[in-house]
Amino acid sequence: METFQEKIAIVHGDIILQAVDAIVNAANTTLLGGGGVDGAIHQAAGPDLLAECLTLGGCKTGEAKMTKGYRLTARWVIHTVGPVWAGGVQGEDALLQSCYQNVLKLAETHQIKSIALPSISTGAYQFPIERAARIAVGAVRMFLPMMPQIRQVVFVLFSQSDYDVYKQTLGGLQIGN
Ligand code: AR6
Repeated sequence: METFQEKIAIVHGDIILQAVDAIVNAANTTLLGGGGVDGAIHQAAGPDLLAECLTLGGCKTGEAKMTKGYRLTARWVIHTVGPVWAGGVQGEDALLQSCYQNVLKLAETHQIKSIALPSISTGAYQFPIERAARIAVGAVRMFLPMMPQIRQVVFVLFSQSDYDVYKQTLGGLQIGN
């Protein structure tokens, strides 16, 4: 794990394995599971997660809802729905920023101290990775100072190339980060 500033870190790995209070799911509006990180979370959490998701009535793009983590190491899962990339002309940037903002708000409200985030929308939803990384990092940097309960935010990148993009975005121009 590499730490940037005090509270923000990045890891190249699997979000399921993170020892944090809450992991974030890049879900779809049904909240009833899918592929990618969503599929991995449902598989690891077990069927009780789907049962709870069935009671939530879905989730709008840019918003977030919380469930228990069931068989996961993390006690909580915060489900958010990123925008499907449509060329950048349908408000995708603002919607993606709103995902991160709403996830952090929910975590702060529930006194969650540590949270792991995947790269929302950059898989099946095809949001360009560099642009998504700037929005993700920018949103966390902007909103975290207003969230005193949250002590650690970990960006978890599944591929080496995504990790490199986030690392560069977090490090800015600092050589050696
Ligand atoms: N840990 C961390 N990151 C992961 C993991 C994992 N175990 N598995 C995949 N990723 P995606 P989206 C990365 O497609 O683009 C689902 O079917 C992956 O490499 O999971 O928001 C939902 O149900 C990528 O960088 O989410 C929706 O229908 C990132 O997670 C749709 O996909 C996000 O990729 C959401 O698409």
